[in-house]
Amino acid sequence: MAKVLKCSANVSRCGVTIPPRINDARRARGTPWTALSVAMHCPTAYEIANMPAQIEIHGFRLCPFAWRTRLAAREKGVNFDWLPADASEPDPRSREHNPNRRSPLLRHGDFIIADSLVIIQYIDEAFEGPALQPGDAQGRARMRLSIADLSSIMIDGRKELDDESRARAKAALGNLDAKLANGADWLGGDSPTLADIPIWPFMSILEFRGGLALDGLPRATAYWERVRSRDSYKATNPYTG
Ligand SMILES: N[C@@H](CCC(=O)N[C@@H](CS)C(=O)NCC(=O)O)C(=O)O
Repeated sequence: MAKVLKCSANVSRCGVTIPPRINDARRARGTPWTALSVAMHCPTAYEIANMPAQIEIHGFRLCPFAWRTRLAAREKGVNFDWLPADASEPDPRSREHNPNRRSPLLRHGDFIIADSLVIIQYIDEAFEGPALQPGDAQGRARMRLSIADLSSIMIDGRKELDDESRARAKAALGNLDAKLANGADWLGGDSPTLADIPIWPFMSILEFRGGLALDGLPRATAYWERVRSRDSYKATNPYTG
């Protein structure tokens, strides 16, 4: 039988915040942590599945801006309830907490904000987990510039691509390829940051609309493969989920 150790940690090594309820339940059982769980500092799959949501994310099912916020929450290890206002049978909280049908809208306790970029920064700053922004002011400034620089990738997924949006997206993908010339896997370095996450839903829409022009862009091609195999991307993809 695994040796039982005591541990008061409430953040797993994989970045998931373990609510006190779960630590308390373990203590009440008299078997707070096994040697393995201490070594891994990770909650079990059962515990993760049963963690209460820390935030609500509201929006429309296919909204790329709402998708950004779910990606950030997932990368951060924040448990969330996704409450699409346009579901066939919306959760009652949808009408109650998002009466104006904003997409996205974040609710954390009594705190409510809209706008995807503000929300993803809030998620990074308000919760424990892997840092999604550089620790220094200059790094964060560079990150915000990069987000603005790549914003021409934002196309309207509800429409067919016209020549102008194709050209804008192509320029943004060329720009992405150039930014990866330093050999890093992600725009922010070794792991995805808020410089990366905002563009993923739009790359996905471009792919769906036949406008993801990656020919001659080897670094952006490899980048897109990394995105597509990322857990956060697969778990939150509204086109496949
Ligand atoms: N700048 C906003 C844009 C959000 C946005 O345009 N959301 C769309 C849905 S994807 C929306 O709510 N449009 C108004 C509507 O459909 O009523 C953000 O980043 O969150």
